[in-house]
Amino acid sequence: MNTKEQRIKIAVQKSGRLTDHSLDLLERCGLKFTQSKDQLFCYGENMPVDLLLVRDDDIPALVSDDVCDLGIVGLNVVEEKRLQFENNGGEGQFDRVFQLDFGHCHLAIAAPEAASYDGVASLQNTRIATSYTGILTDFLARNNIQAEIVYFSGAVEIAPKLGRADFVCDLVSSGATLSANQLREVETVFESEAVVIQTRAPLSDLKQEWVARILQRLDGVLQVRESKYIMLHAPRAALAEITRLLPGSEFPTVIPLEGQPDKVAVHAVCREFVFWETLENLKSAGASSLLVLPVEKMLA
Ligand code: PRT
Ligand code: ZN
Repeated sequence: MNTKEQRIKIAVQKSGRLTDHSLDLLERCGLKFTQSKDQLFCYGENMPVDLLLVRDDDIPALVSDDVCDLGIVGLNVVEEKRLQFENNGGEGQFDRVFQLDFGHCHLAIAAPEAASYDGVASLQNTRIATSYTGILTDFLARNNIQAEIVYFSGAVEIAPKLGRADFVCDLVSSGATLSANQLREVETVFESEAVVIQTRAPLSDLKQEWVARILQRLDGVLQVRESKYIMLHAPRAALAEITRLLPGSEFPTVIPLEGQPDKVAVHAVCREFVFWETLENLKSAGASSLLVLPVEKMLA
C-alpha cells in the first residue's frame, strides 16, 4: 500500500453553516492544514489527515463510496441520504460514530399562522412542501398520514404563499424564518446536530489508529469546552456535602493540608458550567480559598 492510501480523508462542508465550526474543531484537535489553490483540498501538514471540501449533500455518498474515510455533516443530511439509499433498495455504507454538539436544528412541520391545527391528523390529505422528502415520507408513514409531498430544493417557506402547499417541512433553529413568513411550528419531525460519519469499508490498521486518535481528540475538545478545574479548602466534616455540590465531578482529589488535621484541599475537574451560585453554595457549605481555572486539554 502506498503512503497516499495511508492518509485519512475527511469530507467537510466547503462553505456553509458547518464549515467554520468543523475546521475550528479539527484545528483544536491539533491538525494543521495548507489549502490548495482551488480551495477544494486541505493537506494535513503535521498528520496524515487531509480534508476534502465539498457540498454537505455530497458527504454521505463520498463516505459510503470510500472516497473519504470520515465526514462531518448534519444528521438531517445523513438520515435523508440513508433513507434514499434504502428506497433504492440499497444501504448507505457509513455509520454515525460521533456527535459534535454544534449545528443544532430540527426539521419541523409549520402551518400558516391563521390555519387551525389539531394534531397530526390535520395533515391528512394535505400538501406539504419540503426538501427532505425521505424523512418526511417516513414521518407520515409512521403516523398513518396520507399527504402529497411537494419537493422544493430551497426557499420552502414561501410554498404556502405561492399556493403550492398547505404546510412546509423545513429546518428550524431560531424560528425567525418561520415567523418572518407568518408560519408557526406544529410538529417536530427530526432533531439534528453535526455528526461524524465513518465509512464501513475496512481501514488499514494504521488508518484505524488515526481515526481512533481523531475521535478521541474530538472527545477531549468537546469535554473541555465547559470544563473547569476547581480547587478549594474544605472542613473534613463537610467533605461529603461539598463533593455533592461540585457540578459534574464524581471523584475529586482530596489532599491533606499540613498542620490542619480538620481541613483538606479538594481538586476536581467539573464537566459542567460552573455558576456563581455553585461557588456561593460551596462557600455556605464550608469551603474556602475557592479557585476556578480553565481546562486546556483533556485525555480520558
Ligand atoms: O452549499 P451546501 O449544500 O453545502 O450547504 P446548504 O445550503 O445545503 O446547507 P447550510 O450551510 O445552510 O446548512 C448546513 C447544515 O447546517 C444543515 O444541513 C443543518 O444540519 C445545519 N443547520 C443548523 C441548518 C440550520 N441550523 C438552519 N437554520 N441548516 C439550515 N438552516 C436554515 C433553514 O433551512 C431555514 O431556511 O435556516 C433557516 C431557518 O433558520 P432560523 O434560525 O430562522 O430558524
Ligand atoms: Zn446542502
